[in-house]
Amino acid sequence: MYETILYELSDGVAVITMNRPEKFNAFTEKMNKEITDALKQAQKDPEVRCILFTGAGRAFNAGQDLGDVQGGAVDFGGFLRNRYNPMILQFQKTEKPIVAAVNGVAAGAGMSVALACDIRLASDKASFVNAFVNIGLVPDSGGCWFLPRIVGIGKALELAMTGEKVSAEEALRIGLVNQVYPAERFQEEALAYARKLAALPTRAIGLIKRTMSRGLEMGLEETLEYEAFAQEAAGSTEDHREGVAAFMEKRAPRFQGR
Ligand code: T3D
Repeated sequence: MYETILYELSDGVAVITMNRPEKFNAFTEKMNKEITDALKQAQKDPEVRCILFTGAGRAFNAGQDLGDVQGGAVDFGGFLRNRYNPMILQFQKTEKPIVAAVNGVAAGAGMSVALACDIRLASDKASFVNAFVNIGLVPDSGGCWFLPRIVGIGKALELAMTGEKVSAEEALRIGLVNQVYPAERFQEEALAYARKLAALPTRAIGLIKRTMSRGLEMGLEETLEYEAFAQEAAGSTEDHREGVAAFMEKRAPRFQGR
């Protein structure tokens, strides 16, 4: 169904794999649109309770395919507004956990996409390059929004201004990634992590994502009010009832994502 990505669903996890390994999975217009569409599909499908986002081959993603933009006559504003911005917004709008399994280098908009995911797992062979400055550009695809929020403004400015490569080990140290696993067992560890998330109360997780994201933009009073609204929604789910019942009965909960 898709040409540039793979989409597979098993055990509640939708695995989206960017699949242009010979080009380090660099973005084309088709790939931007297929990713946006796949995220919408995962959002709609009640079977999907976690999304695992990864790259085929040696790289996670090397950003825009520079072969498509060489020559300089690019309408950058239109390019971003039509292709990249809707894709990045779809990561935020998807009220299910999205885990980036960063299997290799994540550069330029490829790094921004990893930042737009909720949790980042890295292979010990992975690396991050805020490559925009290296070609005279500014971080885009949410890079200027996510990066300072994840690592703090001082580190974000350093990474964006120097365009230097950050190893997986350093990424863990500065909070850019949540976990690092050896490359030999990376895919299975990432899948196991995603399966664990898929077994949790999906609607509460969606509400956590939305509330925390809005909280970054709001004051305490507004956030308290939004928490009350979110808690009303979470408190009316079957999973909440199951969680309390399981606690009282001293057994493990069986959440259904409803
Ligand atoms: O118009 C616009 O540009 C607006 C949109 C902006 C969004 C952006 O993402 S801007 C940033 C674009 N990305 C980059 O500038 C990154 C360019 N790539 C690199 O800096 C390096 O390739 C990497 C750091 C990603 C990896 O380095 P390394 O040494 O591990 O690998 P390599 O040898 O450089 O690359 C391997 C192959 O992938 C190579 O192909 P070949 O020679 O084996 O046939 C290389 O050309 C290809 N490749 C890597 N990045 C891209 C790419 N091909 C097309 N586009 C790429 N971005």
